[in-house]
Amino acid sequence: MLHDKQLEDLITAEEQRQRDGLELIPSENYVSEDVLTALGSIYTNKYSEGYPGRRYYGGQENTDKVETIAIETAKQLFGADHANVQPHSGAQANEAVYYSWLQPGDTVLAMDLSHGGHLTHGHPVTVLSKQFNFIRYKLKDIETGEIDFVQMRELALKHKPKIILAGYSSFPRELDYEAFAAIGREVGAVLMADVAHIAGLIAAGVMKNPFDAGFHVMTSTTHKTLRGPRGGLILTKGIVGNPLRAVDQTIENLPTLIDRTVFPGLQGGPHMNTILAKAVAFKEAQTDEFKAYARQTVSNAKKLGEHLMAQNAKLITNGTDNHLVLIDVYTSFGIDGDVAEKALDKAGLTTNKNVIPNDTLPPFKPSGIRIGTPAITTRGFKEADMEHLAGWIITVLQNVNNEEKLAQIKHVVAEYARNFPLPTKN
Ligand code: DSN
Repeated sequence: MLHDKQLEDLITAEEQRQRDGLELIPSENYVSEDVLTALGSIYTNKYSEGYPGRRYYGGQENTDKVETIAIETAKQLFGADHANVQPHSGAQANEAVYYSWLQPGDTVLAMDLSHGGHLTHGHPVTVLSKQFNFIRYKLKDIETGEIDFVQMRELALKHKPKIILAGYSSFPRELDYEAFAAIGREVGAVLMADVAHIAGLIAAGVMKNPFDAGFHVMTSTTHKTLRGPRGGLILTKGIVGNPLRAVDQTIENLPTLIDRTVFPGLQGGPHMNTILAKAVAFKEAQTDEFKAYARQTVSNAKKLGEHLMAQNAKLITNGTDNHLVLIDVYTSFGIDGDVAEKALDKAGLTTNKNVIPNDTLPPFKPSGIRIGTPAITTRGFKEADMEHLAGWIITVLQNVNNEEKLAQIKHVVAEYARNFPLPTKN
């Protein structure tokens, strides 16, 4: 309990919002009590610049053990040769890979943002796009979500990218990593997968692991389907060297090149309370319970998609293979994503507006709404609950200006949510 009443009240208000509403943003989740305890632990007091056994500050007898456990557990989860658990975020994890391997002006081939890619995959509004030359590939068929690998190969042969990046933040399908790898091998590019959204599903064996197709590096956040604290993670294949010593610029040396870029290249002191919480979450992800959770997350998303489509919602790619669905609310209901998001908020259903492939509307009022099942699955939602959820979503989208109806649904949602407690005490 905080001494400052104003701030304590804001914690209480947020607890109530999270408890009474349903978090449907695909990049959000509820952490366990253990993860929350680790985050709030006294490890927040400690500076640990450097890496285990090679620090620039004293007093590291405990932090070294914590970070080593986090590294070793992450390696086991994803079949990596090395893990860097220090990035403060997924964006910084991506930046670290770029700065480890690229010179200014070098080319990266990545997915277009409107087709599912992420800002840090080179969107023109980012500073990264001023440093490096990002070329974007797109979907061939929006109805199936098939990537245009013919176009990608042509782009790769023409632009000779030094990195080919697979990964997304709003794409509902499995990726053909073998097809990426074949093109990458042909042009000698580093193969990088940004698995931020699906890391938990990969760790649980529910979705494909890019390393199995020969990828060299994976970046991720730790708080989405992986259900840990907010933070970043970089997993690599290759030779693990001493991060204090410079190494040759080879693909085999990526683990060391990346360590040196994260610290001291981009970041200062790692957040040891977060690394402790990452270690807790990685250990949780090794359990059978977590594997069942990951399976249920995907099952719920598929079922939600079926119910939405049965009520005339147009889904991008007509379904999902993962934890999210993307509704084209403009085509389905004649409203933009911003109107939809605000109406759903009023009904206690938290989502986010999102661009869709070849969107004709602007990013702040795009055509889509992105909905995910990671958080509600943590609360215990099953396939049978998806029918209710789809019904509320459709009713809201058909009644965005009916304040009375939205308030009614908010009440029903809060009553329903009471049966699904959060994993943390509140
Ligand atoms: N903000 C995250 C998401 O919602 O997908 C990605 O950075």
